[in-house]
Amino acid sequence: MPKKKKSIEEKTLWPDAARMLDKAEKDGVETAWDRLEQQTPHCKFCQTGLTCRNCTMGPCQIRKNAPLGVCGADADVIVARNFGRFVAGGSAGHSDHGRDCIEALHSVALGKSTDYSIKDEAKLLRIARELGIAVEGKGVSEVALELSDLFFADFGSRQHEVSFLVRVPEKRKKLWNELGITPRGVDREIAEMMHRTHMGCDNDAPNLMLHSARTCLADGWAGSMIATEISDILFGTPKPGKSKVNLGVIQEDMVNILVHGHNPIVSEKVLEAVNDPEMISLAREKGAKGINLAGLCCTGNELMMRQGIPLAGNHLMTELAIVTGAVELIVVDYQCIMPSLVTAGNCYHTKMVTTADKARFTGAEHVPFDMHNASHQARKLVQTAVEGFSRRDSSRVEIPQGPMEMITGFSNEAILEALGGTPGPLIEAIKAGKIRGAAAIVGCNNPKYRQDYGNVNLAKELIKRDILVLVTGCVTSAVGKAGLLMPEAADEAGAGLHEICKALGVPPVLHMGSCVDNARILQLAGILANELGVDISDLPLAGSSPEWYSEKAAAIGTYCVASGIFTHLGHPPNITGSETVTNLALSGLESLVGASFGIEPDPFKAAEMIDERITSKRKGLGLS
Ligand code: SF4
Ligand code: MSK
Repeated sequence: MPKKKKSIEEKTLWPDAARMLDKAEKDGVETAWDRLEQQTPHCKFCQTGLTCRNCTMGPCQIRKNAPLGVCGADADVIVARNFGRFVAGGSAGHSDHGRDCIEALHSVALGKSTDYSIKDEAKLLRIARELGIAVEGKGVSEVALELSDLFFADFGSRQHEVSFLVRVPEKRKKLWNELGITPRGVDREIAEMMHRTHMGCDNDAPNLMLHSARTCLADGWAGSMIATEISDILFGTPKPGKSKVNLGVIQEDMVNILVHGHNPIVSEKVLEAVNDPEMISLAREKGAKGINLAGLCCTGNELMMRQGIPLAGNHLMTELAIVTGAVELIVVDYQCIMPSLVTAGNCYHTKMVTTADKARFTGAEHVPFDMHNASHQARKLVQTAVEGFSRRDSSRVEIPQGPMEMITGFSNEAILEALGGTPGPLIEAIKAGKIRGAAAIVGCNNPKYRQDYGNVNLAKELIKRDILVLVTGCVTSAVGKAGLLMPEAADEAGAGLHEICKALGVPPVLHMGSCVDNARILQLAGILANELGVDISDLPLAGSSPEWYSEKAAAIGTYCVASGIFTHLGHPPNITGSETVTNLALSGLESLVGASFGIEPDPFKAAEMIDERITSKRKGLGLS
C-alpha cells in the first residue's frame, strides 16, 4: 500500500514552521519529516525492544518460534537490557555536560582561565555551605576549588551517595537505601549499567530496571543538578525577564547567528563577541545593521533564561531556521543537533561550526573551544558570520514575522523571591486549592506527532484545572509561541490559578530552563516535601513529556518516577515487547517508588490522567 504523505498542516501547529516547510519543499531541502516518511514503517523488533546486539553470537530477535537469544536471554531480559543502555546514554549526555561545567569552575578557581569568571559568588557560597564546605575566612577561589573537587568526586566511585542528596527528603532516601538504588557516583552507575548489560551479567529484568532507576537518579540529583548550579555560578542565576520566540526573531537586515546545543559555556562567549563594538562596526561595513544572536533548543533556553536572548525555536525548528535563508552561522556545542543541518546549510550560505571535540559533524568547520581560548574563538566565529553576510542571496530570504513575547527566568531563587523568600505562600495556595498542584511539561519534539500539538494543549488543559505548569527544554518554545508564558495567559487559567498569577504578576506557565534544569524542578519538589515533612511522592505533582524523542528524555522521566513523581509520556520507550518490563513501568514501580509512568498520546486524555493523580495526592494530604 502506498504511504500517505502528511500535509503541512498535519506536520506542525505553527504558521512559521508551515511557511518554512513550504519553502523547504520549493528549495529542495529535505527535513526530518521527509526522512521519517522514508523510515516508516519502522522495524517492529526494534520498536518493541526485542532485538539484542550485545554480542556476536547474535544479533538476536525474539520471535514466537525463537523465544530466546543464542545465549538464552528471554524477551524480558533483552528489553530491560536495552532500556538500561538507553537511559545510561541519556544520563551520560546530561552528566558529561555537568562534568564540562565542573572543569570550567575548576579552571576558574585555579586562575587558569581568564575567559570565564564567577558571576554569582553568593550562590557559590550558599551551595558550598549547603554541601558542608566551611567557607568562613576563605577566598572565593578557594571555595570554588573545594566545591569543584567535591563535584568531581560525585562522578567517581563513591561508596555512599552523591552530594546533592542533602536536598532529598529523609523518607525518600530511606526508600532508595532499602531498594539499593541510592546513586553513589555518576560514572559509577553508568559504567555499572554497561557492565550489567554485557552478556552473562544481570539477567533479571526487575533487577536491571532498578539499576536503570539508580543510573537516572545519578543524572537528576548529580550530573544535571551540578550542570545547572555551576552554570548559575559562572553565568548568573536567572531572574524573570522578557524575551521573544519564533522564527521571526531572525532579522533580515542583520547578520544572524544561531547557537544550538546545550552547554552555555560556548554560547555565553559568542554573546560577548556579538556585543563587541569592533564586531558591530565590522558588520556595518558589510552593509548589515548589526549582529543578531538567537538560540535554538537548550543552548537557546540557557541564553534566554540568563540573558534574555530570543529563541528561534525548538528541536524541529532547527532545520527550518536555516530555510529562512538569512542565517549566516550556526554554532553548535552538543546534543540534539541533527547532522542534516550541515546539508541544509549547504543549500544556502549558512555555515555550521562545531566547537566540541566530542561532537564533530562531517562537513562542518571545527573551531574547538576550551577554557583558555574561548573569547578568541568566539570573536573568530562572529567575524566568520559577518563575512558570510555578503554571500547571502536576498532573493532566497523569507522570514516569518511576528515573534511572540514571553517571560523567562524562573529559577528556584527567583520563584522563592517572588513568594517573599519562603515556599510558604505556595504551600498555602496549594492547601487552599487555588493551585491544585503542579506539573512539569518537559522535553522534545518528535516528527511522529503534529509538532507541539501535545505540548501546547496539555499545558492549556492543565492551567484550566488550576494546575501550575512548569516547563523546560523544547516545550518552552511551544508554550511561548502559544502565548502561555505571558502574565496575560492567566486569563486562560482556572479561577484559583488566575487569582494567584494576577497577584504575583506571573504567567500560569513558568519557564525554568533547559533539559538539565529539570534538576531545578527536582530541587523545588524536595523543598516543598521537606517544608511539609512528607515524601516527594505525597505531593500533588506530575511530570510529562508529550513529544519526547531522546535518550535524555527517558532518563529524565525515569529519575522523576524514581523520585516519586508520576510521569506521563506521549508514547512508550521501546519496551512493549516485554510484559514484565511494561507492567513494571506502568504500575509495578508504584509499589516500589510511589510513582509510575502513564502513556497517552492524546493531550486532553493526558490532562485527565494528570488531574486524577493530583486529586488523589491532594486527598492523601487531607486536602479537598
Ligand atoms: Fe543474542 Fe544473547 Fe548475544 Fe544478545 S547477548 S546478541 S541475546 S546471544
Ligand atoms: S534540546 S532532549 S530535543 S528537549 Fe534539550 Fe529539546 Fe529534547 Fe533535545
